[in-house]
Amino acid sequence: MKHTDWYKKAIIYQIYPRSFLDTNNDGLGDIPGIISKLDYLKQLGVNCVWLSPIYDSPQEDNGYDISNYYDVYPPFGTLEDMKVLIKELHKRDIKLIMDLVVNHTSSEHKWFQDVINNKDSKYKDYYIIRKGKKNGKKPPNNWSGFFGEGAWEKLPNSEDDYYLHLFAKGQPDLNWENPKVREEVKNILRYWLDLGVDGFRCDVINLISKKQDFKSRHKKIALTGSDAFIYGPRLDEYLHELYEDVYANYDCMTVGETVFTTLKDVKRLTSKEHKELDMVFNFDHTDVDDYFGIKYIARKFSLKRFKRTFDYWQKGLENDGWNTLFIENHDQRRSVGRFATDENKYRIESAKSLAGYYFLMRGTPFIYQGQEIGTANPGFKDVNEINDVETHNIVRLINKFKFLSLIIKKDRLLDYARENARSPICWDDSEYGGFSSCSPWCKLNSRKDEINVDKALKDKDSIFYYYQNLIKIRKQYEVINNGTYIDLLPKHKSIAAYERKYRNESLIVISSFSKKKERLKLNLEGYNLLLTNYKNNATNILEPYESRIYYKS
Ligand code: ISL
Ligand code: CA
Repeated sequence: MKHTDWYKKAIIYQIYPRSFLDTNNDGLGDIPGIISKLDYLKQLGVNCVWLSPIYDSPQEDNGYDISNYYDVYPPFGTLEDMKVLIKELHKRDIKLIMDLVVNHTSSEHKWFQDVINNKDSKYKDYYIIRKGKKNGKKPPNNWSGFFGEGAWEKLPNSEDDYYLHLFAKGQPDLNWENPKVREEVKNILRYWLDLGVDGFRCDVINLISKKQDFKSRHKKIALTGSDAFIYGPRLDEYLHELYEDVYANYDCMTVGETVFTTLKDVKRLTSKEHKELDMVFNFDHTDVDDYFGIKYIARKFSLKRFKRTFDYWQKGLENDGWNTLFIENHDQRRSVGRFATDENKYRIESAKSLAGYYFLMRGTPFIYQGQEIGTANPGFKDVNEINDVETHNIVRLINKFKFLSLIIKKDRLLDYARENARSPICWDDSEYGGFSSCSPWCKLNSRKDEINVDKALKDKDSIFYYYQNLIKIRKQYEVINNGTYIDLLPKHKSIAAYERKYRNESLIVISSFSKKKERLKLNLEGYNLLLTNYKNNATNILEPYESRIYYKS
């Protein structure tokens, strides 16, 4: 089968299974819950689902710690359920991409367990294990991981061995230098592709190759050692190998999650000659409100800077690349109340305005579950309400180094915790939001009566239908996939406007991010208004958070 470009026409909805819908009332979402809502996704208009990990896992990092790649975490369901899900999605012309987490496994994976329990384990070289310094009293080097702790942990049952874990302790990094590891990964890929899966979202894929000197690095505020493990020396080779040996034989797509990425890297990874990945996520725009890419260090949001990051990537990949378009995922706080939107009075208007803005750029758009109804953060008041391992590691770090509390404020910790994205979907306003008939694993949104799917579907002016219309527009006008991108108001502090141009077609997107009326100075002669969130006849005045999409051909 040929590997085609269908990803360019994909409109992708991300599902975080734990928090989508619980059908057996254990407080955890499950695969049957997803199956029961496929008509809802069809109604929205998406044509692809990205499923966060459903593999068997001890759930230290909610499934991003996999103990068996060939089976399903029992509380989520069974392999049979997965087969039904694939079949039911395909019946509706919706593709499925799975999360592929292969930078690390869970420490409960049988390979790692064998390393712990068997001195001569043949799996020792599956992981990155090095002798500690000072007879094992100190780790092999000073690298730090992503969750606010050192990247090495003493290997249980050993005298002086340490294993590398760039994430939680229960997530030992795999040793990609070992060809056997790469063969294992290929087998996992083939297994799911043969079951009918259409592709993968490749978790932290730019970390899989590490510089092999394992020397201490210059200390950094965040991520000491990152120059040795981000975009390591053999990354391109590994990705190309997966492409040649697996992806090339299937009509599948890959999207890489790449942390701390540059345009140059992305061009290389997604270039047609290199054959590594189809597209990648970059996080420049979600880092606009922080410093150094550390989301807990608050930086005042600037719409100008936000627009500049989009402009940079739109232009940067104009000729030989393809963007991913997203404003939320399971690691980000909700976009409502962020990026100059308003959580209260103008929640609906501003969610639509932001939607219009990011959705019609060049690239493949993603919608994270709940985003389509303008879900706000659930309203955490205390860190003890949060389960996420990342938050607890940060709290521990702050308790250890008190000065950090001056840099990382409590409000920020609560507002930017990943768990904000993981609060259960509210399907209606019943006691547990229609998510479950018992108390869910994670705090329910305190605004469930106001923000829920049932209400959104009953109101023809809801955010849901705005997304539905945006999707229709994307499918209908070629200029959106093929056109160039021109920022029309790069200097404006509270309005975003851009033009997409292709042959004789022109599409103009205008989004106000202002709580006041704003004067609009653009020539819109000859254009038809395709979509707006206001009934406003004064073309040159924008209402608060007004969104407009114009078209001319
Ligand atoms: O969310 C982050 C910080 O708050 C990011 O640094 C995040 O850890 C990074 O983008 C990697 O994320 C991915 O891999 C992690 C997993 O916990 C995340 O959920 C996943 O998206 C480890 O597998
Ligand atoms: Ca359940």
